[in-house]
Amino acid sequence: MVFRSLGIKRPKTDDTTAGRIPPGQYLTQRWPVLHYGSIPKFDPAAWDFSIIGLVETPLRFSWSEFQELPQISVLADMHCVTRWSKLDNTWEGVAFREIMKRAGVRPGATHVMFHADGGYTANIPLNVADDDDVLFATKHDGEPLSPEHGYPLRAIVPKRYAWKGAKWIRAVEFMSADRLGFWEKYGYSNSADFWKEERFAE
Ligand SMILES: Nc1nc2c(c(=O)[nH]1)N[C@H]1C(S)=C(S)[C@@H](COP(=O)(O)O)O[C@H]1N2
Ligand SMILES: [Mo]
Repeated sequence: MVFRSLGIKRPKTDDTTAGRIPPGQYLTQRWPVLHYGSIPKFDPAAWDFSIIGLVETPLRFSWSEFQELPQISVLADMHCVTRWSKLDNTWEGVAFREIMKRAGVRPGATHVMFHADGGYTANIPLNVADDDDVLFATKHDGEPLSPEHGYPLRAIVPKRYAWKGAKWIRAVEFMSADRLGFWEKYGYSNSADFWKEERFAE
């Protein structure tokens, strides 16, 4: 049986890894911290999360408003382009589709840009973001994210290398064309499918 990302519940005691380690990856039990730049300070009074671009209703959530949104839980493996893979992460937060539904995506939107505090960006096609395992996570394995792992909020795109999941996310932009994000501009793959080992741009 192959478990990849997804809302499938699997007991923690089942340590089957067969078929779950993409090419060129190794397993880690610890959780490395990886990002460019410094960890932004979180001020709950000033924090907001904005949905902008090609939407019917641009949205802006305060931290307390965001926490009122319906929550989902996703069990997913995490694969970093620097070759570590961390399996069985339980993420809790708000589904990308929940945000899509509330904002109303306008026809013509084809791509999404995640914008993080500090200027980090990551782009994905809308049809990759529009999946039941893509979410904005506030918790990992039952605990609030720690500051270095993206507190208060990070994007999770389980079917892509982890750089597509912006930590400290502050805005989601729906776009009418593709634009490159932070690592994509530096020569990383735009599509970032770890099963195809799409690490770098051709
Ligand atoms: N804002 C921001 N998000 C980011 C990054 C970053 O540099 N800045 N790095 C990405 C990369 S390359 C990886 S592998 C994951 C690492 O998440 P972790 O530090 O929680 O393991 O965060 C991603 N999200
Ligand atoms: Mo990464």
